[in-house]
Amino acid sequence: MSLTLYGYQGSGSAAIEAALNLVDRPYQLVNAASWDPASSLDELKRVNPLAQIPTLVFDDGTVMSESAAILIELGLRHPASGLLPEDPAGRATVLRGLVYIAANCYATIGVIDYPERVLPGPSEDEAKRVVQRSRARLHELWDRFADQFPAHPFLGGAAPSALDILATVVSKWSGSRPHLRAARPAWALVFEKVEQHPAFVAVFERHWPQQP
Ligand SMILES: N[C@@H](CCC(=O)N[C@@H](CS)C(=O)NCC(=O)O)C(=O)O
Repeated sequence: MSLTLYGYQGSGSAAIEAALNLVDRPYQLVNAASWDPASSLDELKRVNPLAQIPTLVFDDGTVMSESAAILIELGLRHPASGLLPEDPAGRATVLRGLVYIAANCYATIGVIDYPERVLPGPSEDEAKRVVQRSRARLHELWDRFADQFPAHPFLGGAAPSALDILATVVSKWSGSRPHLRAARPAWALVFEKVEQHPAFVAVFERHWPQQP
């Protein structure tokens, strides 16, 4: 039995696919998303009642959701992969950055995608205001991230880490890339390095075939 990854094109499952490619672990991909009832949504709900992707089921049946946690676990299981740097300072930075993105950026994208979850039954104008403010907040969060997590040349150091993968995927949404390219042009080049890395290029091309 191999690993099973629940995911969808253009979603956060791209991060776990990239990591699984880096650690060279084969996996079965199941197309599932809460916004696509024709996908394997019921199956996803059985393993993750929140119906969020990525969700990864290990060979022994252990279910993992939460992108940062999955990436950390893969890094721990595959110490030579560089997902988590070996040196304590580099590892601490990567762990801090992973939780920063999950707690701040990814969570804010959830509000942008589903404003009705924080403001039930919003009028069109109310929903628009929630989305606009959340989007501006997201861009501020990325600015603070860029200022505190230098790329040298990768966020994890000499080689791409779990943090590089998650930052590159989560910055794909809600105008974050154009914002960062304008606000932090030199720093934002790290995304191209990650997307063009041999271990990841096929994953990014499949998930975002035409996007710059
Ligand atoms: N906290 C989760 C968030 C995952 C998440 O929001 N995934 C999105 C797709 S990129 C999703 O499945 N959203 C559907 C929903 O919330 O109903 C993580 O860090 O992995």
